[in-house]
Amino acid sequence: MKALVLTLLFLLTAPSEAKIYSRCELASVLKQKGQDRYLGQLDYWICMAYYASKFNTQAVDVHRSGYYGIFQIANKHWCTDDKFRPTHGCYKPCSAFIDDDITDDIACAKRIWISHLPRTTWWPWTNNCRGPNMSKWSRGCKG
Ligand SMILES: [Ca+2]
Repeated sequence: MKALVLTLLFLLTAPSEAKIYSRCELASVLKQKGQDRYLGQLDYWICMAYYASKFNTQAVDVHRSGYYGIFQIANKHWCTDDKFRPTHGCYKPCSAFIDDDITDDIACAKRIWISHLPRTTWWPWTNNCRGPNMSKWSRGCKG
């Protein structure tokens, strides 16, 4: 009975929008949304999402100031939560970056990339995504 109650509680309280992408599925979405054309570094973005969130759209890290979603977008500069309310950034609540629609996550990532702050924002993960063997991230993916 206790297990049933806990299961029901989980189903009622767990957001239903969580999604964990496969590597090639993310590659396909990034291509559709133009991330590869925009930056010419599709492999970088797949690698970054892997190290940031393991492709989990619902990943949240509040141990540092707060990072949200598949790209671990930082609240400090880019989205609004109960700790930060940046006056610039992506003009979205951080909760927008933990649902299963990553359209706005990609748009925000582009915005971050062209700002002067990407290294600050993504340093915990981006250092893993350099070097000569990056093509492995999109290898074997079609479309
Ligand atoms: Ca989103």
